[in-house]
Amino acid sequence: MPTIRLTMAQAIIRFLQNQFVKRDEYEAPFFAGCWGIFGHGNVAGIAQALQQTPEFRYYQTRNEQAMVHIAAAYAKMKNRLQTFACTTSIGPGATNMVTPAAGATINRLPVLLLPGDIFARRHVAPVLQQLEMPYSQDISVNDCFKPVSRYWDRLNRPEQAISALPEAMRVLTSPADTGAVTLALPQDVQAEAYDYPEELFEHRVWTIPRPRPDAALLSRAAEWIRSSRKPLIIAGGGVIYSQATGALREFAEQTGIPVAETQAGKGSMPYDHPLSLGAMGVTGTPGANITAREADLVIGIGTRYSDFTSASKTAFQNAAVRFVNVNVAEFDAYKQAALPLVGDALVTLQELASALEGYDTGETYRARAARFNREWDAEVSRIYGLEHGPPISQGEVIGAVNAAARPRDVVLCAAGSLPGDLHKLWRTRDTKGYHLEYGYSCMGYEIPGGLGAKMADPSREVYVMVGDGSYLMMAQEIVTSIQEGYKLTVILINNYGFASIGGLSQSVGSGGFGTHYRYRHPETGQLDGERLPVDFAANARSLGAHVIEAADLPSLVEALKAAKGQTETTVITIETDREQRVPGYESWWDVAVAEVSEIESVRQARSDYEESIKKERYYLPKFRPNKRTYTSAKVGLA
Ligand SMILES: Cc1ncc(C[n+]2csc(CCOP(=O)(O)OP(=O)(O)O)c2C)c(N)n1
Ligand SMILES: [Mg+2]
Repeated sequence: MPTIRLTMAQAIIRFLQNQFVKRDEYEAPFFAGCWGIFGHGNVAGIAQALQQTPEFRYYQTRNEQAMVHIAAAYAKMKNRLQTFACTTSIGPGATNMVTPAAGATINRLPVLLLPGDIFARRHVAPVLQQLEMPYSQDISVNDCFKPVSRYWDRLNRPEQAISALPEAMRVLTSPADTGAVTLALPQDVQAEAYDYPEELFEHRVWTIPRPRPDAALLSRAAEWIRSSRKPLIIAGGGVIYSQATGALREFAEQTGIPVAETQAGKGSMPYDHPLSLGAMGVTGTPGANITAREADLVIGIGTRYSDFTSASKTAFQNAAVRFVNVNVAEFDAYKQAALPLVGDALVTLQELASALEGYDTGETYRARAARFNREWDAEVSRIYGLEHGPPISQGEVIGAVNAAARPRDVVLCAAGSLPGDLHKLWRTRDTKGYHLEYGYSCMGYEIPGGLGAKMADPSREVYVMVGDGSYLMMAQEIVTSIQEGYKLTVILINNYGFASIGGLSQSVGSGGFGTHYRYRHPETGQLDGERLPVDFAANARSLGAHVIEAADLPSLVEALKAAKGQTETTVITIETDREQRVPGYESWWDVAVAEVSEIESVRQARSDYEESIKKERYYLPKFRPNKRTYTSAKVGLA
């Protein structure tokens, strides 16, 4: 067997370069390059290998957390068909990736993490930044990646790469299992040479499958749908990743079943489609939530049923409600005690469509959905046109950005009060036009995520909407966007702190404690002094961004217009009134309230809570034996 002598790091990079994926007509390299920050844990290993392989592009970042957000956002924008590798030193550089690894795994997005690790040889331990444990030498901080990775390995010998790398690829390209994959790379082993089989580095194409569901379950599902009088589709991220949005629209049009969207699924339907009910759940529209409450059958497609979707298991109140779940991941398909159609969204929808030939929910049901759609659009217009303040309302800011964005442009966000408002209010006109990281809702994802999305599709403007709190957590990738020449338009909403949690705190009786950006007051000893004067414009300018300060709606509209003419990252700052909120519609979220307290408002909130929680339901299997099948099976046995 011909071999080639390489360091393990060189072998890893050479392998990654040669991995391709294929789905339908699409075929391309799986890795777009490697992000990294170097230290003693990778400088002579992966860094050296990258240096001698310029075709596998190295990208520099400011923070290891950010680079994994960039990779995850890139993968999300690419429908999981391409991503990046991410290399770090050992110790803090490595553990900075734990948070975004969890984010990628929760959001089912592929990212390959290559943290440096302590010496496998051990002789020189403890090396700088090594965590020592009296009970074992076989442990390092990289063990922290185990619960947040879908595949985890530590390569203590160079030949272990030969078996680990294909496993990493299997998981990364699996539509059901994908997430963060961690290969911990001891510093000394990275630099160690080995005679690798040349075959390891051959061009390899991983076909991303479109598995079909079990035929018997599919016909059972079709029966359930045919017998249903009030069905509802919930479209999750899986619809978009599978590129099944066209099939979904056709299915909805054929059957007359209306569609509600989760955060990851928003964009599955155009916002103005008469069968589009818009956002589902806690941050949902009245149309989606009323339809869900009454539904006798819920068809969940590519959804994880997070509590924001299920309204903490209060969304579906029809006593007879049943679920059919279409999901490529068996784990998700079985949720809500559903009839599981374990399969790809696109092909399963096509098969269901033929099984449902002739079925229609009827004119009245269709017309009702269309009315919900129109009424909701009028409510969006009302909120966009509030003419509040100044400071203006956040809803007006969203309206201005939506009006400025072209249909294919992208709005991107992750945490704070914006995700809920965007879920409700953003008029999505393109499948990839709405990018929310709301699986982990990780403050700080916004700017690096924006960069990842922009890199994945530079033909679109990316509008990053970010709160002042999230901005202060992670703004530094503005520098990277300037370095790489990818333009972002960042709309920085200053409402002096954590408005979302402030509102939540009020709703649990705690009056917004700890959520304002204020000086410590010398008399009260609390953080209720004057407002902290943070100069966001100067801050963004110092990182290299072009900055426009807007003060009211007309100047915001002007700023958005001016930003279009800019070629470099542009930050628009705008102050909003944190108390002018977009309300909730027909929904509830379970946030447990203190059962005992000395504060009257908390006691009141608790008694309201005890009322609301009564609506939470368990969904238990409704698989009563079908008599006919049961009897014939018996006959068959006899
Ligand atoms: C990393 C991280 N820490 C804490 C939280 C909890 N949290 C959710 S929203 C939020 C406040 C966000 O503030 P800001 O970005 O200003 O948005 P606003 O709430 O004002 O809309 C916090 C602390 C989180 N989601 N992520
Ligand atoms: Mg804020």
